[in-house]
Amino acid sequence: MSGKTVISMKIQVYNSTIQLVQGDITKQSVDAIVNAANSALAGGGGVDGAIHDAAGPLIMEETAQKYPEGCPTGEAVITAAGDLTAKFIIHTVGPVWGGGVRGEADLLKNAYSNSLKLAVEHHCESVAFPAISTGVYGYPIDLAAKQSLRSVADFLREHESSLRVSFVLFDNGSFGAYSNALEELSKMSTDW
Ligand code: AR6
Repeated sequence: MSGKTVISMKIQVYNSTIQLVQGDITKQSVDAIVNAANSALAGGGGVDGAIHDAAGPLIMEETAQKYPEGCPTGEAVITAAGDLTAKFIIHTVGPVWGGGVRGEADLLKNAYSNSLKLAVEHHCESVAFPAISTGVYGYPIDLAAKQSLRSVADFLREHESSLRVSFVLFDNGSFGAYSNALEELSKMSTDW
């Protein structure tokens, strides 16, 4: 796809906003970019490959040095952002889809909330997330969209955060699924 960024709806959750963007996460002007990594922090394809390519080799050196044990599913770790304009990369590991009976929903929620915790601890004002687990890890996009948006909204509400959160969706299908989920959730919920 082109590097063009398309922004759709934006909602307010207390002092924070959640917005959906269609584009390439490596091109976003935010304090922290979240990477959908694997538990070995070994790099890979998809958004992980794109982020490491754009950020440069120092990031892999930093993860190897600081987190030699890797990062368990649902947890998150933070590094510098190398050549990206962001200040930080937060590496989190979403669940591999196994039919929905292996705690995937909780693990996906944890991946979002642990990433947001690190962003807040590092005084970030803006964070960009990809659609974690929806590529190689096979999480059905409609389920992931609902669970991801709900997880972020819950965190922002519970922590009364002031953050600008964007979901950067790479393709039309993901963008459509997240747009539908956000519309549905904002209708269902009375307080955001
Ligand atoms: N910007 C935004 N989103 C992107 C980009 C980009 N530049 N490139 C791809 N996506 P995936 P996962 C979308 O497979 O399912 C890696 O090998 C992509 O279209 O990257 O969590 C890791 O090392 C999809 O919608 O992540 C792990 O081994 C979404 O990002 C494994 O894949 C997530 O797809 C993690 O799998």
